[in-house]
Amino acid sequence: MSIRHLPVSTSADDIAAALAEDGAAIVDALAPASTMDRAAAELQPYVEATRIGRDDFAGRSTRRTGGLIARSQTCRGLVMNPLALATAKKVLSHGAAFQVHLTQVITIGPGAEMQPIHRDQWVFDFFKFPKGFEVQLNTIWAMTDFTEQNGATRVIPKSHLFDDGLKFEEKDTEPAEMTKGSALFYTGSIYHGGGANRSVSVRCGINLTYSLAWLRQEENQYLSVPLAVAETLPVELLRLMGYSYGGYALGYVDDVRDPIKVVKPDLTKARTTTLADAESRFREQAKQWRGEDKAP
Ligand SMILES: O=C(O)CCC(=O)C(=O)O
Ligand SMILES: [Fe+2]
Repeated sequence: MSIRHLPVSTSADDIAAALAEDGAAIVDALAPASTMDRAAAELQPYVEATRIGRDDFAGRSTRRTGGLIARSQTCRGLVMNPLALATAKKVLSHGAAFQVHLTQVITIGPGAEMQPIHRDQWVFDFFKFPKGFEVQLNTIWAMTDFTEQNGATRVIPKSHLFDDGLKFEEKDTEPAEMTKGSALFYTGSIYHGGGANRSVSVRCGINLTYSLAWLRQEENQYLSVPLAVAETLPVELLRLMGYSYGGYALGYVDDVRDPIKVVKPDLTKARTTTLADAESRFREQAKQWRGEDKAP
């Protein structure tokens, strides 16, 4: 079966329902192509300076460039995308909170082989989480078009309910083909991997993932984003990065202080923008983008 494509007007509840069924779905045109071009321009010097991967999993023709919250204003917006956050909230609703797990541009160069098919949640020391108990909601945003030829992410729809520890080949998978600005949403339990790049150009995706806040983050946000930068960031983003409790008393600072008050000592009361407010503002914006996209 092929991967479901959903329009940007889809509600977070419906995206979460598609993920519960298939483990993966593409939200088309989640951001305008121009936003992805802006992110690419901000990140270009860092991507160029990134070394290629050192093993088959990291990819010997693939660059992984992180620290995106520190390095790209545009990526801060993508991390906070209301539809992605509302979907993460729904998919991870059995936890007290969720957090940023990693931020990474994945640049797959021409000639790259397919990444071994895996579950992202294997990073947690291969712990066998119960079937249906999701610990991660992942997104990969197309910064270039994703095609079968250039290394679109390979996915096995519905494999989130398969047994653990299975091995797969390319023929068992489907390419997540999508246009620049679209995003593949997938759970930590879905079997997938970066595609082989049989084209002459690079395939770039921005991988932004979220996990239950009681798990260790894959990318260390406290060191990837210097404190001097963190101090300038909005409270909602800081909380997502882990400057918050991941459960009762989980993540406190010294004398049981809330980490957000350590980064923002002047903070008296956190601004309260509800997710629902943010999501409805996003929908208004998305309508405008679609109009703009049609303009000559
Ligand atoms: O680059 C991709 O399309 C997916 C990469 C991936 O699955 C990973 O690095 O865990
Ligand atoms: Fe992965």
